[in-house]
Amino acid sequence: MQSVDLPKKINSFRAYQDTYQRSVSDPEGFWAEQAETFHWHQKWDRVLDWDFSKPKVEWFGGGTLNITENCLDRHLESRGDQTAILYEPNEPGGEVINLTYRQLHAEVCKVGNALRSLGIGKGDRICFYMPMVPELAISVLACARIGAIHSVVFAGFSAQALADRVNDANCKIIVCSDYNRRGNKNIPVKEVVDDAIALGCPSVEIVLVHKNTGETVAWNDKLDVWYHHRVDEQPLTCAPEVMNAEDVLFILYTSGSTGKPKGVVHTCGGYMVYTAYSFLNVFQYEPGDVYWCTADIGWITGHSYILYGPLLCGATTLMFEGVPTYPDASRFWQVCAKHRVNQFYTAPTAIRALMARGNKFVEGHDLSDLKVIGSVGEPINEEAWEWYHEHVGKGKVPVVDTWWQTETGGMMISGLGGLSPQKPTFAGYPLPGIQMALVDKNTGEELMGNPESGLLCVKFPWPSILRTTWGDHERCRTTYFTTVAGMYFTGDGARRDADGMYRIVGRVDDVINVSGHRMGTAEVENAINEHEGVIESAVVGYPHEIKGQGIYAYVIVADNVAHDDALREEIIAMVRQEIGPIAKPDKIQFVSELPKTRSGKIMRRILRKVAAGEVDQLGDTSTLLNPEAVQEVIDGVV
Ligand code: 6R9
Repeated sequence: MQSVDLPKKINSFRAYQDTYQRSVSDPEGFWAEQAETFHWHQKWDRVLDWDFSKPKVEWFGGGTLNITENCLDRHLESRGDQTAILYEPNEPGGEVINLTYRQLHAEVCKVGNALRSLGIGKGDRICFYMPMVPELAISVLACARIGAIHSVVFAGFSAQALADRVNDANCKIIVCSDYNRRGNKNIPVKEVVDDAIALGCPSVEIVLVHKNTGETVAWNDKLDVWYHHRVDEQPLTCAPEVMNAEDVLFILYTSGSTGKPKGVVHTCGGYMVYTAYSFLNVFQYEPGDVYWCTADIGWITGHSYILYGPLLCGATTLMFEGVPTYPDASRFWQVCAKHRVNQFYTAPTAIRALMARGNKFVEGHDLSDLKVIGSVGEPINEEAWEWYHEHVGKGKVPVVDTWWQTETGGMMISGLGGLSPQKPTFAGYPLPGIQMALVDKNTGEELMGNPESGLLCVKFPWPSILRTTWGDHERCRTTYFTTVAGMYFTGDGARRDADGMYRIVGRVDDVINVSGHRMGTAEVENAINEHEGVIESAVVGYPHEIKGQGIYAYVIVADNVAHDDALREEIIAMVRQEIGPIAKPDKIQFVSELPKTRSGKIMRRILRKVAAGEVDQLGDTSTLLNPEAVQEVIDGVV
């Protein structure tokens, strides 16, 4: 196999500007040049074929590859003994695991063979419901090795949410762990899978159970198979499935403003090229650096920037099982010092939570190896940015605020570590190849000048744009490609300043962002409405000091039900059951009616203002059907 050659790394802001120009004037030439650096079985015959009105986007059509050969095999010669995955467990004194590229390759091959021996092959869907253990990374890569499609479900989701996702994609197998220790919690992972199966998952033929803590689990001989029984004796090599560039690599479910979460689909070739290119440039990764992204592999950040991007670039990627505050709020900084981390990537919610615990936790840890520190998941407020820069970056390490989405596959707007000008709360400039636009929400026209603000859109395809939503292409079209004709609409609003730098304002749709996790208000309302005492509900986000946004629920309950804290607890329990703890309302206010327009739509704008404590800024309420409802809502605010 050809030796490793990486996409081009930009090394100055001037070079960024030149590269950007080139990427816009000749996108196909530009991306073909990046793609050349990978191992293809057969080279593409068309770089790009696209039509946003359908939508159809195809990159590197006719090309064939396997992404895991690019993540693993092609590094064996040059860095086979270098650590690929550096694993830091939940307990500070626990065993650190170093998986070299050679070892990771062997482990992935063993699991690939095991999956094949279970009858899994190209195109089959595998659901992963696992904690942050090396076996998750290994088996996700093994899935890609054999051409199966992974659907990783964050292990904090409830049995119902898991079952919904398994059934949407008709997964043939679920890979899970027995238990999971996270912080001081012991979480019965397999039990949740059993509950999901009990709710009905007719497509599931096998549950492959990884022994993590070794505690006893209930066993169903018809479905359950021990991971180690299948994997341990497998051969150390596994022929990769040769995939077309546009074959599906994975599905990842994410919340939107309506209905159930949708399965965002990414394909092999473009996703590979873009995650590697963006990783290398944003983090300015150099061979030998230790890179750490604190996300969970259950989210897109973990897919693109714990696994694929770093491994494609031959990086050492740190994988952390635990939480930022266990055993105390210095854990992140201890881990950074212990492993001499060079690039650190986390979320504003974690920064705010750690900031709130006081500076003493960050002081005294040697963070002198840090070269770039990053932020992702939600807008970072100025105070958190400054604290991060000053206390973690010691005032000199560049901060990259990276804006992107599950649907974009990779980072879209961000500084390039140390090269770009930085402004607190501004994500900055688009990456090469990314043609952003601001659009006037009333006229649908692109706003060309600076400064400007409007709907954040993308005008031209990039290699890792979503291709469809699983099983429902029309939903993909209406959600992303009809709001603004001819463009991909992100769902976010943004401002561009006089220098052309972007600042993301936040979602303009009914999606709220709680601790960096996307939550559809409709999804939470549906869960609340499952409670038999509830007649109707309306959910909005409100500013929350740590989480960014908290969940505020206005609930109408039946007359014969007591409007008390016991009922609040029951409603919260219902949401936990339907979605999971991340969706539970922070505040519940009982009301007798909700402010509605004459056409019967809930006036969320007013509910948002009330929840935010901005009752003096309610704006025009003249179109309301029931203006008296507003006063009741204001009077009862919690
Ligand atoms: C990667 C990820 C996407 C939504 C996105 C936006 C918000 C993400 C941000 C940011 C401001 C940033 N978002 N990064 N807002 N600044 N640097 O988080 O994907 O879970 O799909 O969320 O998160 O609102 O639309 P995902």
